[in-house]
Amino acid sequence: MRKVKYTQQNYHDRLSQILTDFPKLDDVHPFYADLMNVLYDKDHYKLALGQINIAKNLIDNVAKDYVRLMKYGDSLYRCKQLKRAALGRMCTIIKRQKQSLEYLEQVRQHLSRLPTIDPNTRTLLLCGYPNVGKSSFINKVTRADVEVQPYAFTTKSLFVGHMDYKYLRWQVVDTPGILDHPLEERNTIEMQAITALAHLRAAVLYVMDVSEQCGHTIEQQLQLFDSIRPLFSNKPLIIVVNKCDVRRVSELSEEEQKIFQELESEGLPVIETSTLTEEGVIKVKTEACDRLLAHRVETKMKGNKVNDVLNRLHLAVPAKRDNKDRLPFIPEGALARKKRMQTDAPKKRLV
Ligand SMILES: Nc1nc2c(ncn2[C@@H]2O[C@H](COP(=O)(O)OP(=O)(O)OP(=O)(O)O)[C@@H](O)[C@H]2O)c(=O)[nH]1
Ligand SMILES: [Mg+2]
Repeated sequence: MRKVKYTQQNYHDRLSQILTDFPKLDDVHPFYADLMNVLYDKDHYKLALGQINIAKNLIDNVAKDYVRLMKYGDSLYRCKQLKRAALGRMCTIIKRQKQSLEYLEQVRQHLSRLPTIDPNTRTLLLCGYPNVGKSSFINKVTRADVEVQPYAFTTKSLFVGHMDYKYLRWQVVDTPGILDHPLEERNTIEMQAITALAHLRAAVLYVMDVSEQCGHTIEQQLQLFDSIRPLFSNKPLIIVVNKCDVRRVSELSEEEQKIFQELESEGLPVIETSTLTEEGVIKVKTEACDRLLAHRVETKMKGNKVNDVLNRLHLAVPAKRDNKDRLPFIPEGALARKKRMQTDAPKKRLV
C-alpha cells in the first residue's frame, strides 16, 4: 500500500507542478495571451494542460481503488499482484500523455526564450515591409544586436532593445516585416508583429524605403500603411523614410512627393533617415520619445485617477508685490576675484 501511495503522490506532485507553472492564458497580459495563441495555438495549449489534469485525477483514482482492494487481499501473493497492477496502470496513464508532455516541453523551451517585453512601459515599436531597415535602426539606437541581412524576413520574431532618453528607460521593439494581405492569410511570423501593434501602447515608427531596394514599391508600402492604419489609432505615429543615402524624398517624382506632403499636413512627422550615415536617426528617436511622453500624459489626464492627484496638488503662481528691482547680491570678494580673472593674463586663467 505504501508503494502504491508513494508512486501516486510523486506523480500527483509533478503533474500539479506542471499545471501551476505554465502560465494561464486568462491571467497573463492580453499581449502575451495573443502572442502565445499565435505561436503555440491557444486550443492546443489548453487541451494539453487539460489532458495532464485528467491524467492526474485518473492516477489518484487508480491509487485509491487499489489501496482499497488491497485491504481485502487474502494473501501476500494477491497483494503483490494488486500492487503490480496499480503501478502498471499508473505508468500506462502517463505513457499516454507522451504527446502532450512533448508539446508542453517544446512550448516551455520556446517560452523561456521569448523577449521580455513590458507591455506597460514606454515603448517604441518599429514596423513596416520586410527588408526596409528596421533591424538596422534598432541596432543604432539601442544596445540590441539584431541580425541584419539584405533579404526579406531576416527577423522572424520579436526583438527588444533598451535605451535611455531624458533619464528614463525606453524599450524598442523590432518586429518581423509584414506584407500587405488580409489578416486571415498572415503567417505566424507576421502575426507576431500584428499582435505587438495591437496590444502595446507604444509610439509606432512606420519604416519606409523610398529607394525601393527592399523590393517593394513606394505605392505598395503606402498601401500597407493604409491597411494597417486602424492599429495605429490612439498611438503617436512617425513615418521613417529610411535609406536616404540612396534616394531622398526630394528626388522622387512630384506625385510621390505630394503623398508625403499630404501625410505631413495630417500632422504625421515624416523624417528622412539613413542607418548607414546615421542621418536623422537621433531626430527620429527624440521626436518619437517626446510625442509618446506627451501622449502618455494626455491619456493619464483623461483617466479618472487624475482627480485624486489634482485634488492634492496646488500650483503656486507668484504675483509681483511691487515694481522694485531686486538684483542678485554678489559679495565684494567674489566680484574682485572675477575682475582679477578677467584682467590677468589668459595664460594664468588657462592654468
Ligand atoms: N543604403 C542603405 N541601406 C540600408 C539602410 N538601412 C538598412 N539598409 C540595408 O537594408 C537591408 C535590410 O536591413 P534590415 O535592417 O535587415 O531590414 P529589416 O527591415 O529588419 O528586414 P526584415 O528583418 O527582413 O524585416 C540590409 O542589407 C541593410 O544593410 C540605409 O540607411 N541605407
Ligand atoms: Mg529585421
